Amino acid sequence: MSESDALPPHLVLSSPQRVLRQQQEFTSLEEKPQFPGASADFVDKLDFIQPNVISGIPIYRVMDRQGQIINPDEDPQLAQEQVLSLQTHDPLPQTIAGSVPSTRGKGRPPWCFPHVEPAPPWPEMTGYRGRQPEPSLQFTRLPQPPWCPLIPIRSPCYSRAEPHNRAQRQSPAHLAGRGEGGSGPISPAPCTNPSPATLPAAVGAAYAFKRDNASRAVICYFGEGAASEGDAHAGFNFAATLECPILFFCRNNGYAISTPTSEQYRGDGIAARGPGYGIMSIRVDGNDVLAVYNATREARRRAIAENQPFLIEAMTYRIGHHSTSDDSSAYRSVDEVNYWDKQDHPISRLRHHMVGRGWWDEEQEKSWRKKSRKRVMEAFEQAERKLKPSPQHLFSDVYCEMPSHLQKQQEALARHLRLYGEHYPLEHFEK
Ligand SMILES: Cc1ncc(C[n+]2csc(CCOP(=O)(O)OP(=O)(O)O)c2C)c(N)n1
Repeated sequence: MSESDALPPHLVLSSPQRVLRQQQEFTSLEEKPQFPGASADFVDKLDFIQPNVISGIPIYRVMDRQGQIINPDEDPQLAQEQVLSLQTHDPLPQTIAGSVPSTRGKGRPPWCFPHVEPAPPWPEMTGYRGRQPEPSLQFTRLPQPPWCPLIPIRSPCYSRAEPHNRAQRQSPAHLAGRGEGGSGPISPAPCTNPSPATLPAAVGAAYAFKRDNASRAVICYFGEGAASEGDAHAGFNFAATLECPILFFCRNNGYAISTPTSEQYRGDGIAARGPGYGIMSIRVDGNDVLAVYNATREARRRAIAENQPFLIEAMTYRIGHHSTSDDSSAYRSVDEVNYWDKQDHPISRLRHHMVGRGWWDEEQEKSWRKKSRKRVMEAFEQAERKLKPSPQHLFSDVYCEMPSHLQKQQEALARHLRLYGEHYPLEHFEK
């Protein structure tokens, strides 16, 4: 094949016949645009495309606010024990989150997120049965996976020494890394604070899975505020062009600290951005655990089968303050918060559903609350009794091996502490 044969016809000017044919095509009413950048028809009327923000992408739900299944075809038919595990693991992070702020100022965690996000779509609840860990990369707020013992959750909050978490250096709630959280099928990647730096990293992990033919997918959680960052754009576009098996899970809870969504974006939320990147997208009711489950399960199945990214925007509401450093009554009304807390809460909705099925009652509720509070309190007490890691760990893991200049600094600190140790709270640290 000559070089000119490989070119689109309108670029080939070598022979008069060809030029003639080309001109005929150009004057034909049937002509099609030839631009490489998009596949589209011509129009002869000036018309700007309007963003469709008045009636947006619809919100998929399975249960109504009373926990009734709306369309029986969409009922995922989970077994009683699966639904119970969804419900009963929720009060745990709720209790942890609720306890942390109330215990501030007593040598307890200095800072934390005082709430958890509703309806965590655990991949093991979405049909994942493999033995390999599955990374789930996310930004800062990790609700507690049901398989995860409390120790790795509470220790980072206290910066305590643990074998899996030798030197927790991050602020509370930034849970440590891969495979260290427990023995279950998910492997959470370390949380980082700069949002959403994990997003393109998650895409890279998904690309590696694809190359390994691993039949695995990555799920990456982030807030609607984080979606405004440049890294979100990079991640979405790479995932689409490199055809990566990844689920982008955006929690749209209406606020990024004090910034309401009206100041965050002017389009139809985050879901509407997906198709612009060529990403299959859906918006779900984030307070409906069954809707989140269905969407996540199907997206996971297709992401792996088809090697393509999926975007799920879970609509919810941030009931708690942004963090213990935030007083949200400075920028939103208590009535607004109360509406969501009392009228549209993921836990009460699932509870209604379970009560309706005869799977849960007042007695079970009371006894579970008591038990989970006891577990959390015991875990807190154990964590409080533990020492913090040795100050020497401040220098390890900066690089895989410690370079000589860091070693010198480490020795200098050791010397300093030998001379002036009484000025430091060394009794709280391992030797
Ligand atoms: C790059 C970067 N800028 C700013 C911050 C400070 N910050 C922490 S959380 C947050 C708001 C995040 O809002 P959103 O993504 O909607 O998540 P939400 O907290 O509502 O779940 C900001 C601005 C940060 N962590 N990283």
